[in-house]
Amino acid sequence: MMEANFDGLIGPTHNFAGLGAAAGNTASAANAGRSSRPRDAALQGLEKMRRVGGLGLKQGFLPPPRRPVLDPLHRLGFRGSTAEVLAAAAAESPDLLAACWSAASMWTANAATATASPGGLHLTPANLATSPHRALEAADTAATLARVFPAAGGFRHHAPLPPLPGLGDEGAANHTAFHAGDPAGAVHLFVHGPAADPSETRFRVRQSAAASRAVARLHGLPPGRCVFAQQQPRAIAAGVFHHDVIGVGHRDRLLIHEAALVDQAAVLAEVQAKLGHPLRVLTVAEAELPLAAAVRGYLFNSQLLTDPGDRWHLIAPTSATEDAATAAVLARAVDAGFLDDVHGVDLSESLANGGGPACLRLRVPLSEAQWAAVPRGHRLEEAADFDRLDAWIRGHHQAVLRPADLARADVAEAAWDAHDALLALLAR
Ligand code: SUG
Repeated sequence: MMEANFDGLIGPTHNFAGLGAAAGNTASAANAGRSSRPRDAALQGLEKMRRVGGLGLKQGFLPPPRRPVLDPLHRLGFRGSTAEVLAAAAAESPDLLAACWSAASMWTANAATATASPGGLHLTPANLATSPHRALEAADTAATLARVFPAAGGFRHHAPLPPLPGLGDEGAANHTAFHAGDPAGAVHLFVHGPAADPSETRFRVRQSAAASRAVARLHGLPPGRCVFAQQQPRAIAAGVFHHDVIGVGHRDRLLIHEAALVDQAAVLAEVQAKLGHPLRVLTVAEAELPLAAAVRGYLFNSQLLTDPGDRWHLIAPTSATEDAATAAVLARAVDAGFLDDVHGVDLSESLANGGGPACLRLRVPLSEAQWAAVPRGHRLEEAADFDRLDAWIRGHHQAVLRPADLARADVAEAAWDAHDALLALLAR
């Protein structure tokens, strides 16, 4: 059994509407209203997939859903031609319109929680109930996952949790499986926000404890293999809206900031005890890298990977590798033998919406047979597989998307054409 990465292919509607701001995403808040560069965004994402595939790791992708989606607008009484519906929504309900155009499905760490167990590979799509634009993804994501991971391949699909207050689920961004080689015997760390919205966090709680426990229950994970931990409110207040913004683990290693979790030492001791194997933790102190700098550079949202030769790699955003304090942390990690190689990747467009390397991928532990059960079009195995996505992006993504474009029917139609072309490509 190994781990495959499924990245979100970045769609042509990538934009900066600031929709993540209310849910604690400081980058989304800072860049709200800017014009975006969908072509660059998608090519940057694809380049990262190539880098990971180039390490000899299994790399797949999940296609973006069809956007803009007009059904929510129709259901709210906006009627007429596409141009009329878009214009009326732009005038009356711009946030709702932006939600319908959102390309946020690219951050597939929020698509689902995936866990391996002896009975199969369980997947629960995240309900993303905290943010309206992300909640619109859940139904599309469930359908995509059912297609990409066919039941006949031993994939067990659960429905997203009901999108009720107190049951917000943001998927794998708050889940880490630790193991000493076999993901089916992993210890699962589930991280959630505070029980209520305490005023000191200022932001909505995205992952609830009840949701994490429900996913563990649905996936049949034994309590003896699960650890539940709470995020530090001050980390959330500093912009750590998901745990994967402040810690990344893989196999039996963890890179984490000291201010990530409540009772962090006890939580990690529990992980280690349940693992029955030493957990190698590289803790970064506030004095070394303050929370604000960690959020600004997004170091902890890197991908921690092992290649087939067991070398340890970190795929880190250049916003982190080019920062002096972070570079010092990375040098320490290499000196200590925690990492063998650090790869800087430019993901500036995704990062401006709060999504780094780790946000853009869903880790799926699977066997060779399960990998082979994934439809061929979603597996990026040869240079030609990457090249045809490259051609699709260059053929369909605009260089620049301005906020006013979200009211334009011709731009909507071009995005739908792009989606149809991708489906045709996948069907070949
Ligand atoms: O949910 N950004 C996403 C970023 C998600 C990052 N994922 C992880 N950390 N795993 C979010 O806040 C911004 C969209 C906008 O502003 O239009 C946004 O949704």
